[in-house]
Amino acid sequence: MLMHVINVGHDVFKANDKIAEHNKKHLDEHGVFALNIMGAIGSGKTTLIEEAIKKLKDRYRIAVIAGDVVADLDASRFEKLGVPTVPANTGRECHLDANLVHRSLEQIDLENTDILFIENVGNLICPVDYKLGEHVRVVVVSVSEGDDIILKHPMIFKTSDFAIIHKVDIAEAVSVDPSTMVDDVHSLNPFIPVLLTSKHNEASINEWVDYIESHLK
Ligand SMILES: Nc1nc2c(ncn2[C@@H]2O[C@H](COP(=O)(O)OP(=O)(O)OP(=O)(O)O)[C@@H](O)[C@H]2O)c(=O)[nH]1
Ligand SMILES: [Mg+2]
Repeated sequence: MLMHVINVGHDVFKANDKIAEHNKKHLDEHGVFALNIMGAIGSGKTTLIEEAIKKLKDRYRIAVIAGDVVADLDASRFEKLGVPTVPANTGRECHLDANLVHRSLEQIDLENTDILFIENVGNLICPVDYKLGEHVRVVVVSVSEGDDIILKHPMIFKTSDFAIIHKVDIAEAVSVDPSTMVDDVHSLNPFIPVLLTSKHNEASINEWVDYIESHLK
């Protein structure tokens, strides 16, 4: 018997893309630059956002959407820095979606925001297919995840605009050569900029901040 193929995924993504487009239009109308920060659990997403906030908050108005299955913990870290933060709990879902971001945007004073950081749920798979309305997609991977982590997760590296190899201060301790990781990223996405960072190396954090500022007028 011939069965009908039910392509649920396709319809879900199409519906999500439509809301994401609406989010982006809304952000553009208010002149907000939005970054979708993706990466594995514990790779350093919150830390990199915190470090950027510390260096940018005197010059720009910043807001954060902290997405996680339980978002309050990361959200309280951002709130401590004095920036408006919306915890976006995904519950059982392993990614943010455009609808959840849309509802979160309603709680942000976009007219008084220049930069919006959106921290996605920690993993390298689920966030790939869900556009949020962001202007850039940043993928963060830590050297502690092992030097085969990138080639095992090609899609997130192929679809991102910027890649960060983080925690390079412990590269030797975990027997990983960060330059091999850079080569792996470029084997998947030849033109993507790749930055090596550590929270203990201020120059590397400054380069991360420069990347963000390069998108602001
Ligand atoms: N050695 C080292 N540790 C770091 C660095 N950046 C962050 N960490 C540590 O890594 C751990 C995880 O950092 P987070 O920033 O919370 O990571 P995350 O990606 O936001 O984690 P989830 O939101 O839980 O997925 C914390 O204990 C940080 O102190 C770094 O540059 N070097
Ligand atoms: Mg986090």
